[in-house]
Amino acid sequence: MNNVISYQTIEQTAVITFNNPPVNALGHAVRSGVMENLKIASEDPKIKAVVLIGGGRTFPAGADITEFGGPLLEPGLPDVVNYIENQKLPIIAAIHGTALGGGLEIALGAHFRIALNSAKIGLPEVHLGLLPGAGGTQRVPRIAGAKASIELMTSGTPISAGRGNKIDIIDRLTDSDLLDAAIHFSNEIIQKNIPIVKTSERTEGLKDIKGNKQAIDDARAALEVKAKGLYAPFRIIDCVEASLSSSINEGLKYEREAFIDCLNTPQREGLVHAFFAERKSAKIPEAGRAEPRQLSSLAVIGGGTMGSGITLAALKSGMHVVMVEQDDASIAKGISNVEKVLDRDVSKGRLDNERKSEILNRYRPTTNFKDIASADMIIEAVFEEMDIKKQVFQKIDKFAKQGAVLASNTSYLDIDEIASATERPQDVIGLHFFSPANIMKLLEIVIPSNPNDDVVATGFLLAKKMKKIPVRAGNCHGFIGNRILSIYGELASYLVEDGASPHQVDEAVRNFGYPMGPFQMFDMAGLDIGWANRKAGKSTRDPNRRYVGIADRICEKGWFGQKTGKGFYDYPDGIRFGVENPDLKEIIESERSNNNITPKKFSEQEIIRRYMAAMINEAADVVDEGIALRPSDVDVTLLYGYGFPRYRGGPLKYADMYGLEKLVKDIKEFEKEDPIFWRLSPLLERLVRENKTFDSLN
Ligand code: 3H9
Repeated sequence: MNNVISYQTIEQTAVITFNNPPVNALGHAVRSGVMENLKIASEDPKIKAVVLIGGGRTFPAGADITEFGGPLLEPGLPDVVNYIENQKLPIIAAIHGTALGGGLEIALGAHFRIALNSAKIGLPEVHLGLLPGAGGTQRVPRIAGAKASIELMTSGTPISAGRGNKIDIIDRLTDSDLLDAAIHFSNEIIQKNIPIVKTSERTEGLKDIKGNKQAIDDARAALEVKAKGLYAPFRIIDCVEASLSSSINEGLKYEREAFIDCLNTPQREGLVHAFFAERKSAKIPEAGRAEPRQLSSLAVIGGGTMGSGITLAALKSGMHVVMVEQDDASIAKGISNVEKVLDRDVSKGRLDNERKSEILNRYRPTTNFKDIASADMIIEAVFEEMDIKKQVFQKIDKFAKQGAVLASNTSYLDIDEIASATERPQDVIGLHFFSPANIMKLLEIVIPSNPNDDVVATGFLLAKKMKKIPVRAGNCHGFIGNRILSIYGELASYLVEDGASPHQVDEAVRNFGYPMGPFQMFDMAGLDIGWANRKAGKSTRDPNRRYVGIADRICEKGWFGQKTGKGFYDYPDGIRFGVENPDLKEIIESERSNNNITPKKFSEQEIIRRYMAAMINEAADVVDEGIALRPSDVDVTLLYGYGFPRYRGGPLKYADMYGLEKLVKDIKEFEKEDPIFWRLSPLLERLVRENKTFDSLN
């Protein structure tokens, strides 16, 4: 008997409980344990039914993801589900928490399903580059038809137990004690002799032949747009289609082959890496040394785009927020920024008026700086300029209570210098929010040279409250994300001066999987920001380093991208995606000729080879210098803040999959053209020498 499954009898029912915290993942020991215990129940003449239930916080949340990529251990999950379904005793799945993936498939193998109203069910395998591989693609359509099944499996989004009941996956809902309700259900089945119905023999979902076919066609067309480049969603449709016309055994065989195909893709590897990377990034050394400080109220200095975004994120997480602006007109703007978003949420049905008033009751806009005195944390979100930030920090230092955490929202600036404006630099951290701060998930938490551990831990607590993905970043210009961006942005400008067009670079990057290319992104962010940065850094720039002036020439014309209607692209009538800027060619050609550059042709593959090499080389330095705690933190940063395609796992996972030796060879080849820009990262060199991967450092 193993200890991840427990067995007890209640009246005539055997209760088999999953005890594999935290989420009862269906690892090998759990799978064998379920089968062993079912056998015990089936051999006991006193037992007339079996309840499967999760211990702790949930019914199983799926297969054990850590096993993917390793050897397939028998019994596999499909065997377990079939074994459950073929039992002679009625099997009842009693669901609470989240029955996901293989967990829901176990429940579908059972003959009856009862769930707490608060439970959620779902088939999220697609987020891991997989499909439901333990019968889900065959059993759900037999109950719920093609449309609802495809929606559940291709979105991967869990649904409420109530919705599950509507589409006939859940038989009974309860708000009582789940085990009591399940035993009650079991007794009813025993007493009334309710016959067992195997899910695989149900047919109600198959009846609407025309509707099911239409659903398959519609889904394929929609995925061509929504899931371009992805593999698993299309295989899910194939499996659902197979379920409509095949016997259950043929269908299960088809599903198994498709599942193994998905399992073997690099997309699965990238997505599983991303799953664990984003959970790991919240694990920091400081958390083991100190508890976070109290954090229920915030003061935000500044009501502009960033300040109001941060305010909204904090209000929605249940905190009290004082927003400070310097005068009446500015605070009025801040209030309007906050209210506009809440009103939009109400109009879209995401928020009701009652919740809106509750949120606004915790919001206190003011022009009196002294009002920050009660806040547990103060976040400065003023203009990104060192002198201004230092002045604001002096003021914060004067009015903030002792013990408050003082934070600066900055994307590039030296957090030690900002902290030095106060008498309590060890209470200061940097918080790099991404715009819009109420939506974007990433939060870089920037650590100055000598912070209090509990200050760092409080930064991470803020992220948790706001449901953001935190990444611990060391202090350097641009931290993790913007530092790496500035390098591959520079590389993109080299590509253009050397012969590619911005459109060609953007297209290559989009085809790699990004939602937009670098020049589209610069236009969207505003070209004036980079221009100001370049001007500020002029005095410290290495005069021997190659400098491409194209973006400066564009800015000199007053073209700052989308906001001025012109940049690398043209935006007539405020369109979102730009069209070619006819005046750009002349600027680029004149820069090429000033620098004696004869334009070359670049293939898409070559563009990506250089783009990725520049990104990875800088990312390797970021890890080597301790700016990022681990390679996977760089991946998380680029995935959540910069649009790196999730199915590739992040730049350093991509590097491992591309092959570090090949990458080093690429960089050495480029180094011959420009030894200043292309300086091989010592970490890359070391990893290759020691035959290791970035993943070995995670
Ligand atoms: C599948 O089922 C395939 C089958 O169809 C076919 C097979 C043949 N395995 O997220 P949390 C860990 S594919 C292993 O922080 P929450 C997680 O890493 C699977 N570990 O908690 C973390 O570890 P740590 C389909 C898992 O409350 C800890 O548990 N299922 C698994 O915010 C807590 O997790 C899914 O894709 C797992 N399956 O959210 C569901 N799940 O503490 C994936 C979690 O060391 N899981 N861990 O960092 C989730 O979506 C969320 O974890 C869940 C809880 C919503 C359940």
